[in-house]
Amino acid sequence: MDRTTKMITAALPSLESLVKAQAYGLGFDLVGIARLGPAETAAAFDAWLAEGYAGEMTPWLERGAEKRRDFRRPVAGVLSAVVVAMSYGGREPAGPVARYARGVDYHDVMAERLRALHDGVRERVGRDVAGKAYVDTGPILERDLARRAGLGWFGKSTMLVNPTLGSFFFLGALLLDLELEPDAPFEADRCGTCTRCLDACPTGAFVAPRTLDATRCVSYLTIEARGGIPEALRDGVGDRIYGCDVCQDVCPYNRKFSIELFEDSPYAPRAALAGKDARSLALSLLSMSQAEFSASFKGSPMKRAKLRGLRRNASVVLGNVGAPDDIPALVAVLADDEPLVRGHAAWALGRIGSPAALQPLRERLSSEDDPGVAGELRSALAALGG
Ligand code: B12
Ligand code: SF4
Ligand code: SF4
Repeated sequence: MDRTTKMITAALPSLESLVKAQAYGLGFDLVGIARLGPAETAAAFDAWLAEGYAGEMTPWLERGAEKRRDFRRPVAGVLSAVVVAMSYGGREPAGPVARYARGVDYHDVMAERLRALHDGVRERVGRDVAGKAYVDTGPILERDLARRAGLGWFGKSTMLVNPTLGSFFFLGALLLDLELEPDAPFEADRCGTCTRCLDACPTGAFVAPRTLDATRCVSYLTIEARGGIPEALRDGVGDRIYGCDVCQDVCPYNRKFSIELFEDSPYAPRAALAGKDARSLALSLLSMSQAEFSASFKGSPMKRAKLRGLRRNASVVLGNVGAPDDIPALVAVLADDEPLVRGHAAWALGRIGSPAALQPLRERLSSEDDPGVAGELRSALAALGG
């Protein structure tokens, strides 16, 4: 190489910096590169599963457990990952739906952008590069990979926290059959002596710093659990209909560094949610038809819980923050096709505590053939002294 060629080569931006520039251009807020290998927290993951902390999620998490041990296993030949984070704000007021779920489903938004990034890599390298994009869509310990790519540390809340963005962001990764120069992993633990997230959790879901018993977490109870919400935890659900932001809201890094949603952000609240408090959203979910639900929540992550799950949650929320005016809406769903909904509505009527619910509860009990629901109806009647 002569001297001029050497100078030109030195001045050319590296492939890594071009890929990162494209990722920022696509709207990602943090980008890092990791070299793939064994997952450092695989043992923590296995122990967590073995303790039963994954609840109903155990079967699908276990299915991928082997692949989760090493980031090279999910896709043959992959060597590096471009790991991205995309903010979903954090400055908007807390509400009945966790901030991440108010707009368009992040899986769709980020997967499309990661595919565009993959195309960009192919163009820059000048050949096909095998790889795959992941956004919570496969057996990958995404927080582990993100820490390895330098994006942040494992907060005591288990969230990946970044020192200048907080934790209100999604993670995604593009695994590539390409050698890329990795970034330095994030080694520091910036939580220090803080324990705000652990202290604020409304259901006491943290077994220890960085270990979450998901079966107690409001996010799991309102999104992932398909069955009933245990009675002892319903109070802790409070006014949250879908997901929970409490452990993030109290984090000093979010208080200082979370950002405003930009105009036209895909994560801005959809019309069906905008301006609704917990009671009004709960009432609208109880009265909505399946067709109305499908139309109002098209492309929303909230569809994961299905209308039956959201009605279960809405009933619990009305039991916590409702008033006698909400009794007719709850009485109407005592006749819901789903025993899950009938049982939680009965509980809510018992909690609201008005004698106006006595007669409808007695009538329902006389025709109820599901033993679980009958038990909830009897408890509600007992709570009302009837
Ligand atoms: C299962 C799951 C859940 C479960 C369990 C959560 C949990 N903490 O495990 C439930 C349904 C409760 C849940 C809730 C939420 N989730 Co979730 N969830 C996942 C999923 C699919 C797998 C996580 C997992 O493997 N958990 C198993 C446990 C053992 O792992 P972990 O808690 O992540 O812990 C890691 C490290 O902390 C470390 N570790 C654990 N213990 C210890 C101990 C020590 C001493 C050390 C050093 C390390 C260490 O090892 C673990 C494995 O890498 C990921 C996507 C993915 N594929 O990774 C999204 C993911 C973690 N969730 C996400 C989000 C946004 C949420 C919610 C905020 C949604 C909401 N608002 O309701 C809440 C947050 C609750 C919380 N505090 O975690 C984001 C988190 C982004 C971020 N900044 O961290 C992810 C990455 C999805 C995404 N692609 O963006 N989630
Ligand atoms: S999301 Fe809510 S319930 Fe779950 S650990 Fe955080 S504060 Fe607790
Ligand atoms: S609230 Fe405190 S302990 Fe929890 S993640 Fe944030 S800094 Fe760490």
